[in-house]
Amino acid sequence: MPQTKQNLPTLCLITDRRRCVADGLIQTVAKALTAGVRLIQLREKDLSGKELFKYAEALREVTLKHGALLIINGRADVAIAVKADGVHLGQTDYSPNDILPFVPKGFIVGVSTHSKEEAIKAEKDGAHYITFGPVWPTPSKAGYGKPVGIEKLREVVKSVTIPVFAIGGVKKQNVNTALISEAHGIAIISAIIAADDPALSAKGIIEEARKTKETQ
Ligand code: 3NM
Repeated sequence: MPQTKQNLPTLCLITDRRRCVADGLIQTVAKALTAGVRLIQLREKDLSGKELFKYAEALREVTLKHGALLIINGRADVAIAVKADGVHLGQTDYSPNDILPFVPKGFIVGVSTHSKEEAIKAEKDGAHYITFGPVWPTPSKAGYGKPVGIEKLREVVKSVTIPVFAIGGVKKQNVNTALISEAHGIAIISAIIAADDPALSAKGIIEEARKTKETQ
């Protein structure tokens, strides 16, 4: 059985090694794991397969130590080779249906979506979860036009049955807004990876998410 809405963690930390402040990527992620993050997406799109594999191996080791899930962006081959928990696919990647027959049992497949149509299609194509965004302006990713906003997030959450992670400009101050829109979770780069103290920042975000979920 794939991970389900009931057991995918609320917070997904997405990597960007070039934006780490005090430490390298592995150390930064290790700090976030110590702070309680339980879902990591390795997203280093400019790396060669060989380089990505090295990061994936190192992150597999550290995520296992903390009982955390590891998802590899864009490379199911690398994900399977390091025994990661899944792959995250963009709109220009192959579809979940294309690889689901070949992945290990329980392997998670996520898809990035930016409209209600893409979200519905991703679910139909077999995705186990989606990210939807950018909900707010993001310092991390150009090229997706204007932020989609919170109303669209609500609409998308109502249109699919799989977990939706709000992405794009998510930080401690708007975690509550994202989660009361019934998004299953939040996916974050800057607010943790580029923070002066990634552990402190992750702790604050996890606490905020916990408070919101408790009152729902
Ligand atoms: N995907 P930050 S927005 C990787 O809309 C990514 O699909 C997006 O980074 C999408 O937390 C985004 O720094 C960047 O805003 C998220």
